[in-house]
Amino acid sequence: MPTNRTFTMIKPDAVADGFSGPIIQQIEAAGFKIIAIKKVHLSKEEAGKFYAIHAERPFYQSLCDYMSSGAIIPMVLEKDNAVEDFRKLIGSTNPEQAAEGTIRKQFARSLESNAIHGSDSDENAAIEAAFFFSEKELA
Ligand code: RTP
Ligand code: MG
Repeated sequence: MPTNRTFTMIKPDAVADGFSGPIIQQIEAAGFKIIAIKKVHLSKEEAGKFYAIHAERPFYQSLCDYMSSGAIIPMVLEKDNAVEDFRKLIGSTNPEQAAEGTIRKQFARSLESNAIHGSDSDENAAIEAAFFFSEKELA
């Protein structure tokens, strides 16, 4: 995947709360182009595979329950400096600590139910995009 791309998911809380539209609007207004998008409901096993990197963390089981509790909207986005700029746009993991105007500050419910995911490196963006999208969908 080109290095000017990142991967995101609108998480179950934000989809259920009806915030997909305003979140996508803010992502596009910030200059990100949507390369691929879909709506899926992960099983707990699939959520566990996606978050395998956190398997040893105390919150792993709860995270897998949460991420399989409802539909999510995975997307691949394109922009210069995509990974870093998108992490800035979404804000800190804990919405209480997220800066004003960030997506998590506006739309997240809690530390776990924090509305949106953003890849933390170009390498992980490519791995995460390939989890949801085919090569053809990313071309
Ligand atoms: P993400 O991967 O979703 O973009 O979030 P992040 O980098 O800001 O945070 P990370 O450390 O990768 O954690 C992944 C997700 O796990 C949930 N979490 N729960 N209960 C807890 O202490 C806790 N800590 C993290 C959040 O949903 C977080 O986004
Ligand atoms: Mg992370």
